[in-house]
Amino acid sequence: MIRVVLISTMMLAVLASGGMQAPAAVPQALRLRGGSAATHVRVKKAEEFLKVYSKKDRLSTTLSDFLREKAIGGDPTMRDLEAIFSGIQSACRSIADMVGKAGIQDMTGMAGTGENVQGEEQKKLDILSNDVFKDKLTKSGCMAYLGSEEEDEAIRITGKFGGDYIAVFDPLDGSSNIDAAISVGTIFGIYKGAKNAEEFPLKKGSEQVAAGYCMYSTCTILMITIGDGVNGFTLDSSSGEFVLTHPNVAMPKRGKIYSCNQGNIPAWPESLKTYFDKICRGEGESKTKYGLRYIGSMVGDMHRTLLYGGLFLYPADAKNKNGKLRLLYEASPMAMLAEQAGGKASTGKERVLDIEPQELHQRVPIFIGSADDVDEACKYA
Ligand code: FDP
Repeated sequence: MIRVVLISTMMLAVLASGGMQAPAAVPQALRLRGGSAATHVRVKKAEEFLKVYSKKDRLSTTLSDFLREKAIGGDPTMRDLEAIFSGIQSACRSIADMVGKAGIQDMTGMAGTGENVQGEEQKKLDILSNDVFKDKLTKSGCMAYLGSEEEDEAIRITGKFGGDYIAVFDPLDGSSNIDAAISVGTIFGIYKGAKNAEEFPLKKGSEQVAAGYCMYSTCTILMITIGDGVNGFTLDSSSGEFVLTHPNVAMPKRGKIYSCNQGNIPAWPESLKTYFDKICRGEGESKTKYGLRYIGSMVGDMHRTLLYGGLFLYPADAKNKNGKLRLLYEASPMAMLAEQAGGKASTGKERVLDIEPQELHQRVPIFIGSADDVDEACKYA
């Protein structure tokens, strides 16, 4: 009976007008509940019809639905985040499209613009992604400052688009992988309280109101936190919507994968070499033998670590005294996601989210992942 009530009169009329044959016999169960043969046929037909367009497609939660629901009730920060994420979604869709077409449209390779302030050569897609991300965030109307990996200085947003928020981002992280069509991603952190700031305000990661990354891989996935857990949304290429596919992500307390550039091991401190020797032999605290997975693209390596657990690290070494990864737009957003999923992120000495930044492009060593793995590794850092 319940199913009968759920089906609209209109739909039943449509289905019943299809020249259907009455069934030879009414099933016993239906007769006992008083249903007629015609009702039985209509219900069955409607069920078949509803299967054609799957429930997942009709009733999925999109990122916009997800944020709208949280904004209901009037929290002004949530309303702003809705606008900011609308820009982020739009930028990520465009970047996913460009990454996918890079080979066809001659967007692979270096841009020929020389090195940026960090001594790194820009790829064509670095420049294009940066342009898209800046544009969409600016048009959210919420931004006071934008700090990008691809810009030497932070950008001040004033005028009709000016707002109170700061976005720090790496528009295309892991871009050295691009020409080989390996996973890359966008990483971002969002802060509040910059409306009247004369200079770019450097804030601790613990002050982020939101953070996330978008991975461009076999599918495009946007993993976000707004401070109440981590949720992941996969881009449905036919509808153009990011659909909730990874609700309430919880990182395992311990994993059995480690992820790092092992080519740097000779430059590592001796204590850290000892740690890896132990976990590779199954002689670490968990007595599990660990395996290595390293894409060399932080978003790809962190996505796996969030879902499967384990440890991702880029420690300080003899060559990279402060590690390689950037505090504001790589380490801090990932640290917020890791903590919100039950994991940890440390420099080896202190919690990443507690670091007071000194400059936009500052680098930090990082140990991030499952809580027990990070704790154990930091004893050797
Ligand atoms: P990339 O240089 O390709 O942009 O910080 C950028 C980053 O990639 C990270 O995404 C990645 O985890 C790391 O550098 C890889 O560094 P190594 O090549 O030294 O392993």
